[in-house]
Formats: sequence, structure tokens, C-alpha cells
Amino acid sequence: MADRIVAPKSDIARVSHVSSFAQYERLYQAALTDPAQFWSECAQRVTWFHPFDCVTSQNFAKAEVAWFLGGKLNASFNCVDRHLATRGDQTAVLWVGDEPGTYRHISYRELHEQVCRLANVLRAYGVNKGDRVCIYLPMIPDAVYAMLACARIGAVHSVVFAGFSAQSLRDRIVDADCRVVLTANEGMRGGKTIPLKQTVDEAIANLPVHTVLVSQRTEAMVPMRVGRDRWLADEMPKQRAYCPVEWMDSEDALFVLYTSGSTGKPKGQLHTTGGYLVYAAYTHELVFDWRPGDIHFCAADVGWVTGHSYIVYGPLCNGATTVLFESTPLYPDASRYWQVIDDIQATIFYTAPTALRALLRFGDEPVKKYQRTSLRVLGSVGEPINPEVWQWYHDVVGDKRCAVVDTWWQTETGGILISALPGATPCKPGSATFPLPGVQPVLVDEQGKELLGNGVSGNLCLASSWPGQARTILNDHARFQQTYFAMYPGLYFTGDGCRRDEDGYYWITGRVDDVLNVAGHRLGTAEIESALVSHAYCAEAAVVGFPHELKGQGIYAYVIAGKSADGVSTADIVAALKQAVRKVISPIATPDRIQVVAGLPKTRSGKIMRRILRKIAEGNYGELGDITTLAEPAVVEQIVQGHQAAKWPTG
Ligand code: 7RM
Repeated sequence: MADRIVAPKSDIARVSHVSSFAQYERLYQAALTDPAQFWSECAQRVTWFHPFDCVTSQNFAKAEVAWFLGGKLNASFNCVDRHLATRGDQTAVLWVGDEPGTYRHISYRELHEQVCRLANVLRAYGVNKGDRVCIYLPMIPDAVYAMLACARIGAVHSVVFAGFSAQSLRDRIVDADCRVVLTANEGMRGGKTIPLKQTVDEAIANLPVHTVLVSQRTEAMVPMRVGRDRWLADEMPKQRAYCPVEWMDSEDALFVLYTSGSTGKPKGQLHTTGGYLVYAAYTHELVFDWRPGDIHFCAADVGWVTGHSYIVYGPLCNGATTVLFESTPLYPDASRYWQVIDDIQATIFYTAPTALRALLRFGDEPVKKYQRTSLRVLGSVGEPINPEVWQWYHDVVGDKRCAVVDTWWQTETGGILISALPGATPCKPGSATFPLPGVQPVLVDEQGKELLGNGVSGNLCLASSWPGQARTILNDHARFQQTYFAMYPGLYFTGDGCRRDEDGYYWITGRVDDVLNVAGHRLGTAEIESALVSHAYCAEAAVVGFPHELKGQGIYAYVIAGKSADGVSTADIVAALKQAVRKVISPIATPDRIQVVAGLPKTRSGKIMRRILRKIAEGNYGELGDITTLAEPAVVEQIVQGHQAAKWPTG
């Protein structure tokens, strides 16, 4: 069956940066034919204190890449200072507080002052170029000031999501050897307070952290250790409102950001200054079709790479107005996003499918209560977006008027690699569509043989570097080389599976560790999940494999029942969902076991922890590993009980 194609809107195309598919193809070819020329031009979007003399040097065998060698620049200067002459009074950061109706506009001029003061505070407490600084802050303006203050003086920030436990925070502080930590007395989210300072105190016990700088987000009193802990509000006014910028080498470190792998300790992805900044700015402009006057609302947290690239560095480097959203999609109700969008007249909105699925359960009414007429571009990131959810985003949220861009990328890639472009790309709902100009995806089979042509599925690799690529794993280059460059020599391996369909569209099928082989058939767990979710009885699904005597692997589905399943027996839900998968994919994809659950184990960024679900499906309750980083650790116990109660046959 041919996929539905959603054509770009003509009124978006008329004014967009890339305004036809033919133009995209020309750009793509130009980048392929002369990459040095292409990236060299692209790099002119940032201000260099000293020009680079070599565009790139790449050696995938050694996992060594570098961009814009010899160039000198400063990310803080690019995101703040250079806009002062033309945009000093424009809002740089539009803070949306947790309590509905709380807004604060921070102009580029004010941003400059605050970043300078904070940079001087850091200097006063002994932070030098190359030192790592841990940022454990909620979604408040100080978080943005802190990142840019580090960048200003050449310190390397390590932002740790302010929902991580003390142990996770401690591991990251130790790994990066941070001596200074920024935090807040408490965070505010969804009407609840989060004891951040208390968590920091616990995390740094007996570590050589000498300074803790504390923002005051709430009225709460917290213990302050004399000689170590200081209120930012006391320190910043003491400092000058100007701080000179450090001239950074293009390949000097900008930040480290931890990502959890499937096993062991988190990997500190190291990004460098020139390549990362150029790539964040380039992709922000192209993919979101940014132009002056836009209000860019990325609903991610600065603790994730999406917040780094598309709240802070990309938008601010381009001189945009960027939104910092402290709350949640469901506070105080399922209308919050749309209410904020109307209040601030956001033109670009970027969120994750997991948030959209949660909202879809409430139907169209909470969306339609608001106008949303300011919106032009809607983005999705973090996981495959199922076609049904894509369509809802497009039809209901975007009123069939807005461009929807499904953006594929990773912490390791620094910015978006595969995505539709508003105004240029005909979309197939559920497909991330095509690589950006300058990006060369390659699909390989298990043996590493490149799969040429269309209508093929394999492991997604990249044939050459792009400026935003992570340069190493902090303190562990061997692991970096091993994880990404050893599997398929000469290629960067993403860890994702992918299909390039008959028309050349890319469909990310999920992590390859999630690919099932059922009776010799390769099936993507995301595919099965999408089929389950297509039935009204299913609000959300997570599929894993389990050892099966006859088929090698069996299919185990954990499902959250939808509203329409109210009053329906579990047996009937299970039967209906099996039938749905048969119908949508094939009888070979029918789940062997379906367990109806109340919740799924997710990381705070909304990714389902399949590792845990696989262990439960296997009956290995004793090997669940660390579950402290989950959003709601209690769901694991419930799922285990449900699995036991189901009394599945063993062997
Ligand atoms: C930005 C981010 C990376 C992993 C990646 C994929 C999955 C991300 C999409 C997606 C399908 C997408 N960084 N992923 N975006 N899968 N479609 N548009 O999420 O490092 O936290 O995760 O997320 O598996 O490898 S991340």
C-alpha cells in the first residue's frame, strides 16, 4: 500500500529558506560534491575572531575528527554579544514559569549583563579555562546564564538533568572532576517542589567540590555550608557587568553531556566549540525555518541535548527569541502547551512523541480551546513518532496549516541529521524523511555490507563526519572508538535500525538492540508498538523480545489501555489488540503475550527502558539493574506483579 504523502504548504514554501524539493536536492548535491566548500560557507554564520585554515580532518579508524582547525571563536560571544548592536532590546529568553500566567522577558542586553556577572563569579571562585563545572539547575534563566558564562571563560559545562538522583549526579560530578556546582534551593515543576540543594549536598559528600552556587527559586530555607555554599543573588551584584571573552580554539571543549548506554556507566559525550556551534545554528535555521520575529518554543529540558542545541546554542547564536518552559504538558491540565503558545504567540513548537501521545488521550477539546494561529512549524524528537500521532499533530495541533518535522538525531550528533524541511519536503507520516545537506547516511547489513538503492533495511551509519559530531567520551576515548567506529570500519554506527523505502524516505525503526527476530523474520519493536497504538483500546505500548522455544524470539507487549477500553475485560482487550497487529502488519508480528499495565518504566526524558521490560518478560526479576533514574520507579514493581500473576508458561 502506498504511504500517504503530505505536501509542503505553499504559503510556508513561498518564504522558507529552502522552498522546494528541487532546491533541497541541489543543496544536497552541492554539499556532497564539495563538502569543504559547503561547510566553509556554512561556518560563516558564526563570528570568528580568527579564521580557520582547514575545514576538517577526519580519521574514523582512530575515531578522530576535527572541524574548522585554526579558527578562534567564543560561543558566548556568538550567542550574546554580537546581537547587542542590532537586537539589544529584543527578548532573548522568554521564561515561562511553572504557575500558569508567569512570564519573564529577558532581553539580549540583560542576558549579556547576567552572563558577564555570572562569568565573573565563576572566575572569582577559581574556575579557569578547561575546568569542568556542573550545572544542576531547574528550567530557570540562571541555567542559561550558567551555560553561557562557562562558555564565556572557556570552562566546560556538564549539565545534569535536575531530576536525576543524588547517586547519578555524584557519578557525573566524579567522572568529570567538577569542583564547582550550580544548583537552586528547590525546583518547581507541575506545582511540586524538588529539593535540589538537598540532593547536591548528598551527592557531593566527601568529594573535592569547593564551591556550590545556589539560585533562589522558592522561598524555602536550605542549609548552607559556610565557606562552600553561596547564594548567586548575593554574588552576582558584587561582580562587574562586563567580562571579556576567552578566545577559544575551534576544537576546545564546549561541554560534556552524559547519555546512558544499554549497560554500565553513562558516557560523557564531549562537544567542541566551532563545529558544534556552527552545526546547531545551521540546523536550527534550516529545520525550523527560523527567521527574525519567530518565537521558538522548544519544550525540552536544558538537561538533555535537545535543550542544549535547540533552546540555548542554536536559537541564541541565530539571534532568536527562545522559550524556557519550566512546567509540564499536563499542568494544570492538558491545555497548557496550547495556552502558552497563544499567550506568547509562539511560531515554532518542538516536543517529543511521548508528550503528544499523553495529550492525545485527552482528545481534541483541550487543544481546540486555544487558537494556535501563531504556529508555523511543529517538530518532534526523541523516538519514532507513530503515523497516527504524526497525523494528529498535523491535523489537530497544526490545523493542517503547519509544517511537521520529525527530526532524527542523538546526543552524539550534536544536532539534527535527518528531518523534513518546512516548505520543501513532502512528508510521509512516521518517516523522518531525508538527510540534511552535508549528512551522508548509509545502511549496512549485519556483515557490514552497504545496502545500496531503495527498499532496504539495515543498521544506520554515517559515511563521513559533520561539524556537530561528538569528539570523544570524556576520559575514555577507547570506549568512544569501540562503541561507534569499531562495528563497521570506516563508518560511524548510530545504534539505530532504519529502512530506506522505495522512494528513498528514511524510517528509523528504533535501536537495533530492540530489533526482534521472530521465526526468521526481522521485526521492529516500534512497528509493532505503532500497530498496537493504532487501536483505540491502546494508549501506549512497549514491545520487547523474549526467548521462545519454537520461534527463537517471541513478542511480548506491555500496553496501557486507552480511554475507549474502559469497562472492557482484559481478555477482550488482548484479543482485540492481537487482531489489530495481525491486520496492520502481519500474523507473524502478532504478540505472543500482552500484559495490560498501568504505567511503563521511562527515563525522565520519556524514553521507555526496554532493558527492564526485557528482563521482566524473561522472568529475570533479580537482574533489573539500576532503576533509580526512572521517572517513576514504582511502576516496575507493579509490572513484575502483573507478569507473575499472568503465569506464563516457562521455557
Ligand atoms: C535527540 C535525542 C537518541 C536516540 C536515537 C534514536 C532515538 C531520536 C528520533 C529517534 C526515531 C526520531 N538524543 N530518536 N529522535 N527515533 N525518530 N525522530 O533524542 O541521545 O537522547 O537519543 O533517540 O533511537 O538513537 S538522545
